[in-house]
Amino acid sequence: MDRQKQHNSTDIVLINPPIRRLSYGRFDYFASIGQPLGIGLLASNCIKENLKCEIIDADAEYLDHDEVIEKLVTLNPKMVGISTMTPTMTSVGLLLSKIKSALPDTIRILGGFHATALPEKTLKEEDVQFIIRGEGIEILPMFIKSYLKYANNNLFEIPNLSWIDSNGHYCENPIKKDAPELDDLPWAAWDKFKMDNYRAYQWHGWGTTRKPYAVIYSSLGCPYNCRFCAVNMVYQRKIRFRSPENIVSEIDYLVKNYGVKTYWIKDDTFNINRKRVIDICNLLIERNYNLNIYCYCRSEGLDVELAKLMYKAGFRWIAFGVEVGTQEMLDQIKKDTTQEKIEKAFKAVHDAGMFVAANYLLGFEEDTEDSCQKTIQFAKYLNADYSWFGLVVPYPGTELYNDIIKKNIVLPEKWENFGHYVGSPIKLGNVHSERLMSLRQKAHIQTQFNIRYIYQFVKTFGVKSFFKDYLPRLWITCTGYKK
Ligand code: B12
Ligand code: SF4
Repeated sequence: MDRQKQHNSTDIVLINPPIRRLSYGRFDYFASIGQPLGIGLLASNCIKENLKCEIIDADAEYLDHDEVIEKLVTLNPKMVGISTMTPTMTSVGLLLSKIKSALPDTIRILGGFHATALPEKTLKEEDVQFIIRGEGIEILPMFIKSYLKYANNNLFEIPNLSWIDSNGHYCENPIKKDAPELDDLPWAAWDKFKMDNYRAYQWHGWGTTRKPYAVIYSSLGCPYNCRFCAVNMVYQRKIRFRSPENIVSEIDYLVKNYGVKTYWIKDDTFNINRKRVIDICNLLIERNYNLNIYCYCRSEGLDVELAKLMYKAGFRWIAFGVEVGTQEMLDQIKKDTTQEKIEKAFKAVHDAGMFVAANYLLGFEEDTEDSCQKTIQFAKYLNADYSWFGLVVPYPGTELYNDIIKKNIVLPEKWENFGHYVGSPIKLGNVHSERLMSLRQKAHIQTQFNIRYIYQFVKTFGVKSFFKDYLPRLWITCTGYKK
């Protein structure tokens, strides 16, 4: 029997690996479960190219590794493709070896940020045959078709591909230069997701609901270059936009077919192009859907006039990466903004009636006890409606990671310890891991569990939300971040 006859008709199964059990620990209830957009777009493009493709979103279905294997054995596909991020690699590695023993003839492919940052290391460490680096939308169907026809004889023709040849040498083809126009791409394969499995972050649903929920995008890439961020490894500081009509028709589709009112527009910086934001808002205002949209913005250019229009269009939560508490630290991490601009943008969002979600980071190499305290003080001063303090992790693909490697700072052996919800933080500078843990707890308690904040919370989100949402969060925060 030849290779293809042994398999069912499914060409590829795309997998979002199981990570929730490992990475969020006691925070699982508060986390959002969003559709993995990368997988959704890869699937729709494979389907457009007449390939038979299925999705297993192990995270959304809360499957463990053996349950994923059971599903895969039933589908018996010719290939599997798994998405990677650094902290998910322990889970991905386990899944790959289980796939290899359950379905030895199925070709195993990885893509996504971790595999793109460290392709050679990943091919050598894991039971995987191919890596598609960078954006996979066009390349994956090209690879599948070529492999099904020519097997290993056409590998050098596939851009972005990395593999180990029969002599054990690492091979990689250059990255394809011209990325596709976003309006030319099909939307994510929504019918492949079980929409009821998805929910917004707990805070995004304060005073309202977390479901039905969808993650969509209106642009890809970011022109900034923050030291700790991996986005530019894939998008090379270029930003590509969908047209306002294209994005709003996808919202029309989701409202009409799935009743989705709660959205995360997951762009890295939604407000880079003011005119486009205005056009999207105007189209949404015409529709009057009563949405609850959350998106990330940069503080530059977010004035009260724009914020009011966004509110009218259904934007409710604007998130900012504030990161640190002094101008000196902002410059060190190359955030390319000022504290004054951040403060003004917060005010504009609040004046327009929207809520602010703010992200902070503790534990850069330059951080000291004093600078961490200043970050907490600045957060208290800014008084966001929701503040999250993460711990700095040097992710492969970032300038920070490259510097840390050069400085020979010891990094964890297991990729799962590159997460920052649970477990011990990575010590990069002066502040000890244990101290970072307690500073983070203190930061959450000081910013959100005090009389002023409680008063503001109850006034804004209501008493019911106080008991349902606020108190459980207080309990988990005070009782620690253990697994
Ligand atoms: C949405 C998002 C999430 C969501 C959902 C992720 C998902 N499964 O889709 C959630 C909230 C769960 C999440 C969590 C985390 N995230 Co995140 N996330 C993002 C974000 C903002 C957008 C991802 C996205 O949808 N992009 C759009 C789609 C179209 O692109 P894509 O998913 O990258 O897929 C494309 C390619 O990567 C590739 N591809 C992806 N998968 C595959 C698979 C195959 C087989 C192939 C061939 C190709 C391929 O092709 C796709 C189409 O072109 C990115 C930043 C960014 N701009 O990309 C960070 C990002 C991916 N996240 C990152 C990180 C670090 C995290 C966390 C560790 C953060 C944390 N708080 O602990 C966790 C990790 C998960 C965990 N629990 O441990 C880093 C990854 C760095 C790294 N080296 O791994 C990024 C780049 C952010 C950053 N600023 O650096 N994240
Ligand atoms: S942190 Fe945000 S602004 Fe900075 S490079 Fe990454 S996506 Fe862009």
